[in-house]
Amino acid sequence: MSFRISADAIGSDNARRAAFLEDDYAALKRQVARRGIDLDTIADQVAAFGVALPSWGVGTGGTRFARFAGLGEPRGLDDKLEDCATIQQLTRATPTVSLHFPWDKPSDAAALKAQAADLGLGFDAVNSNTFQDQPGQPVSYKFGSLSHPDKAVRDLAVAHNIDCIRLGQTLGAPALTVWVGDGANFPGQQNFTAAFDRYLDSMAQIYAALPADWSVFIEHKLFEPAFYATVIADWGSSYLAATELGPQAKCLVDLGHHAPNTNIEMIVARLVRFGKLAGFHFNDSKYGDDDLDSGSINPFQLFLIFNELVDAAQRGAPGFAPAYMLDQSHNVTDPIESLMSSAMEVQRRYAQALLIDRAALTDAQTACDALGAHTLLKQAFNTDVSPLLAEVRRRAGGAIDPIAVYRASGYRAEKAKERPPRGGASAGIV
Ligand code: PSV
Ligand code: MN
Repeated sequence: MSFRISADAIGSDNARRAAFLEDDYAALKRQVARRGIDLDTIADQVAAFGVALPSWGVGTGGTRFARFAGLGEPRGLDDKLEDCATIQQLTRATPTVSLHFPWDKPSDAAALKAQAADLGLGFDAVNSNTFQDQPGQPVSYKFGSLSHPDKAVRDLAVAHNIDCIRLGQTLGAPALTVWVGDGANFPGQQNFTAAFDRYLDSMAQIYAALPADWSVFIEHKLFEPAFYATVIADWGSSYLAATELGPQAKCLVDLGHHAPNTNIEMIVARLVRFGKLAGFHFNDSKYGDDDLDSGSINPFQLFLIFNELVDAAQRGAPGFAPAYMLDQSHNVTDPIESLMSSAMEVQRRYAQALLIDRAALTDAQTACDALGAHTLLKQAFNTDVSPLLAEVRRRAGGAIDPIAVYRASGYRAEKAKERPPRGGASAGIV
């Protein structure tokens, strides 16, 4: 029997904290009522919000220099799902998992779907991997995949993506996310136009295999592993490709995949305007694709992104239904703790964006009152919504303080006994 945190452990910790929470929630309710907002209505909206967990995020990450394995790390898909279920059990903010193939390739997809459902989990977009070779692979992705000059390589990459769609269908996933590392390290190495044409041709074959109710998410990234030029380096290239492919193709925004100081919230607004926003890989960064915990470096940016999203939702922007996923690498923390705190951080910025007085904001913008408009955003951003988030979790059966319950449960120590460390190397950068 594998160890799970008991409902009693959550219940007794919640009971200790309930009186303070009721006090704090009531105070926040009175505070926002003065602004004409009903906190219980916001609570219902926050309760309906979920962010998907990356299956690859529950293991300890690494850099190209080293990976320092954590205790009790997941050994395979069963363990990964168990950790994801624990995160969902405590936070009630992460009802789905985003799988990555072939890392997570199941022998029986239908059985996997049932297993996940038993754990209270569903699946969000599935991810393909043509950025590393698999054992026994007939041709190599060393010089690219969907844009490779050799048709045999492109064919292999296309076939893998179609395989991902078929697996995802059985799992009940709604979309395929395609990120390729294709690009060049040297000026002259690659003909930019020919490489993009080959990419488009390969993607058209994948697109043709999409079920009618599926989407393909194109994920751009400025650099790495290609350090001079990347085929899908920016949202412009992503948008061009998605537009060329058709309405089922959209652009996925991974927050870490931009140059420092890029105005990501404005990219989001542009993609929303043209019905091409697929969704997000949330993380944070300081220098590049650092894959740091969401909101740990630039929480205001995360809030400003949600300002755009709430604005789009409230005005009923056509085709607006973004997928929310985390994509982080946890090198120095317990991944379960990082994912719980990141999910709550994303939820926090969403809740704050719901508190923005939109009518007053529009008035301030119309009157060209720059500081007035900014102050309205800051008023929402500076509101401590912690009691709201805790109350939403409590009402859903989760923990008022997920990290405290997790630490007190001894989950990691139990898993360290159940999952003895394996020797050898494992995935580095994720
Ligand atoms: C690439 O850096 C990325 O953001 C893509 O989403 C990959 O699928 C993921 O990280 C894992 O390597
Ligand atoms: Mn990503």
